[in-house]
Amino acid sequence: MNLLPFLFLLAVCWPAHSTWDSCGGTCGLRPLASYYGMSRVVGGTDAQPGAWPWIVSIQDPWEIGTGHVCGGSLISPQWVLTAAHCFIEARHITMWRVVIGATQLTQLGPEAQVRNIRRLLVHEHYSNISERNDIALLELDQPVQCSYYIQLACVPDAWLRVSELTTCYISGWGSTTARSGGSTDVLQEAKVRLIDVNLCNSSQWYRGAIHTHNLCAGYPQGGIDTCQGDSGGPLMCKDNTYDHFWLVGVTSWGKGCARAKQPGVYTSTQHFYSWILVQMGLYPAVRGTPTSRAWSHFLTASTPFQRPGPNPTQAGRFRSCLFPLQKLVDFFARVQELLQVLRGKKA
Ligand code: 4AZ
Repeated sequence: MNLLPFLFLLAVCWPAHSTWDSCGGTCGLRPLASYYGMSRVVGGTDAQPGAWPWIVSIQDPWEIGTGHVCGGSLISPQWVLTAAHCFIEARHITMWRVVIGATQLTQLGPEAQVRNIRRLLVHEHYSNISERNDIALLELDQPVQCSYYIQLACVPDAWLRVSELTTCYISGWGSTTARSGGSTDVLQEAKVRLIDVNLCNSSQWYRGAIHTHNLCAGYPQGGIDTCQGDSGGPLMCKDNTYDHFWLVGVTSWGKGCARAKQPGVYTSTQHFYSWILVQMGLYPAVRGTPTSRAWSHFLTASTPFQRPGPNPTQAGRFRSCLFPLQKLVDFFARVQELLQVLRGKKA
């Protein structure tokens, strides 16, 4: 009997609580948000615990206070997506901390997990003059365990029509006043709108400084915006059909904060989708001969690049039934796991 189709289905449609991956093959979900309802950085409000379960605080222990330097987003149990400019003058990066699952930085609850940085991967064409390619990845020293307070963000591939998303949010521990710097203790959140890049680049706005791989978000009149210390953190939009969020941008820069016609500028994650996969060692294994590095990653980390929405024909039945590419990746990881178990039994 050919067990392969059965194995395939079992592997990819396994319920969210499989043993080797506490993140359950989903992303962009906010398990606690439905308890709070949707509410409304500069011009924002305190976020509730678990409101944005993929946001992380990147901290330098030599900085005063909590050491918060930048935000970031958890995109797999061991990888954080952030901004390259956060590390311009960084030293002793392996001593820095990444705090996941926190809301108040001076009082980390039991749900927070703290990791060190194993590797920093800055985009090879990042320019601190033009702020081109302002994107970086951090590999954590150990994977995190997902929970109600810790979830993965979804990075959109080329198929998502980002400009059509209407319900978007920014979040971070950055400055809450447009003038002074410094960071805030309690995570802030605010609703923003995506702003047409052509308008954002026009003569009274950013005059051509916006690149094709940028997004602008905020309000023409200003008032609500990311600010110093929010860099690296997420710009997130709700999917138009399903009940999950997309990580569409990484907070990059802006002229001041919350000024009219000078909205926040974000690095488009969609534009860097392939770059992210390559850095994480996921591309070779999917496209051709798997490398040993890619394989070991599959066995320790879930793969976040998936559409978590239920398949329309099976709505609600298999919440963790994944996008085909991810199914394949998951399948091979599980076959590998099974073979290891069988080998162990034989020996
Ligand atoms: C910063 O310095 C920064 N208003 C981040 C975002 C914005 C401005 C400055 C956008 O980290």
